[in-house]
Amino acid sequence: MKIWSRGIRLPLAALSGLLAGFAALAVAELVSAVVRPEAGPVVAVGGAAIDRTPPAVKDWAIRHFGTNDKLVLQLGIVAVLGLLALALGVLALRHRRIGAAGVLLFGVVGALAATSRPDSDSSADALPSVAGALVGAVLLYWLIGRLTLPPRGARDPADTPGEQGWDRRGFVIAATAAAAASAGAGLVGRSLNSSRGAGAVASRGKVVLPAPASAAQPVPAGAALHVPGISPFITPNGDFYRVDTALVVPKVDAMDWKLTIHGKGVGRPVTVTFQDLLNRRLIERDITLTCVSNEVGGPYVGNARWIGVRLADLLKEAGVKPPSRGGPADQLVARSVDGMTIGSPVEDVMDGRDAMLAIGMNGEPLPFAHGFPVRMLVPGLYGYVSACKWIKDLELTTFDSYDPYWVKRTWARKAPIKTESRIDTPKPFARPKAGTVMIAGVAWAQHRGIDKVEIQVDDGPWMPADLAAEDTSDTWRQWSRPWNATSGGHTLTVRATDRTGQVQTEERTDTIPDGASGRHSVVITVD
Ligand SMILES: Nc1nc2c(c(=O)[nH]1)N[C@H]1C(S)=C(S)[C@@H](COP(=O)(O)O)O[C@H]1N2
Ligand SMILES: [Mo]
Repeated sequence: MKIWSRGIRLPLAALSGLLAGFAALAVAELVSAVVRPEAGPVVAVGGAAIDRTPPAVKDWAIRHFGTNDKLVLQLGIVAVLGLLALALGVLALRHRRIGAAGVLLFGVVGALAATSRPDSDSSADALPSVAGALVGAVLLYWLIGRLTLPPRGARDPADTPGEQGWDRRGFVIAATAAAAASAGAGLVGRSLNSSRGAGAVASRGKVVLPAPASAAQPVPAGAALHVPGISPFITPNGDFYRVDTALVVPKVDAMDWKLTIHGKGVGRPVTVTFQDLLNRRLIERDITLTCVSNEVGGPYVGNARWIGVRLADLLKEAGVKPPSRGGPADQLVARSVDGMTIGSPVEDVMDGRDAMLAIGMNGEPLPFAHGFPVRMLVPGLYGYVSACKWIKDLELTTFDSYDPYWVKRTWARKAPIKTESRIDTPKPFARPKAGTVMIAGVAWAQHRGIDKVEIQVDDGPWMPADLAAEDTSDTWRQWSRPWNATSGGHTLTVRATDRTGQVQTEERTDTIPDGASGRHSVVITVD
């Protein structure tokens, strides 16, 4: 009997650790619903990890897990916490106080992570981790206490190790009650956290996008090819790639939204509300957005019809002049509600291109994941230097005096989008039948325009592809070319030429620091 109870106390101690961890996370979830969902320990540690991840690893994660990178990260954190909790439980069986202190230590880590995030402006962000850790530590101490009752007559269990009894009934009751209470606290916290965004969701539901004063021309009939497997000319919102550092998608109530333009060379700081934007002259434009982390042939490029306010007009009202006209600021830094900072050249924003504060995407208010209520867009620049989502502030400054988020992490200060093309069909390792095979895809050189696309089969000559009609120079352009496929393995390669005459380079470079270059190839086998 004694031996049996000693043998089972080890797994029960591990279970106690797990329960303590679970209770800690559940309490933290509940408290974060009161403080801020982003202050919860898993989100905070995840966010802090994202902030500190080496650029190459982050790029790798984006490429391999895509939009699931965040889910993978959070599952990873929970898995690691689970293992550590098991270990702390085992440790606590020997050293009850040290085990409990270990739980507290995790609370400190969570609290530090939460308060060090760029969007944290209050030490209250430490509360979820601290409260969770306190509850977890007390619970672990108590549960282990049930497992290490001193034998009758002894003052301290340490006096006579191996002679300890244990309170089986007390343990089972306490463990069950703790598990149930934690599950309850966690669920209540979850639902409070999700209902926090209710006001923002309602405000989005009420937005009616006004007709733009300057509408986009209808997409030219010949711009969208009918080739099976090619990317649709307009990317539906649900399919549009998403890249950001937000573990919790910010839910901003449009009615509370404000944006201020201030800084160097601003004569009259301007503050606008969402209603102010709706009341202004709106433009509608098709713009293809691309991520600097997009590998050659990669998926992080999308084309949408956006509605918004011309940013240059707002800047002019604030008295801003571009550097070429004597303005003192050459960098426009956008800040988001989640603490992101994104810097764009003032010159580009004011050079006549359709840089905008966008409120609509493909006929609806911006989806939350794409920046509701307002985001910035600058045709021709990678997203990380132009496309701030959930924007709340615009500061005029200089490149010399301030490095925004990604630049601090080794990406380039300035990053115009490189001329690129992608084969959408056939897919890699496809096995088409010999005969006519349609090769088709997209090419982009935003704000310069695409003038030519060529295809090469194996080491053969470059052959011109048929270009679809151009929508605008700010959008990608589809292309296709029928090919008389012969049996065997083949490599298909594409290259584009932009309107400046620049041919897409074959020189392969990494995505870091200013975007991948090189040519997309697809290897197929013709049956
Ligand atoms: N607030 C915020 N805005 C952001 C980012 C971010 O992490 N946070 N990522 C940028 C990057 S790197 C890109 S490529 C685009 C992607 O926009 P999308 O997710 O709507 O496609 O958003 C940009 N705006
Ligand atoms: Mo990006």
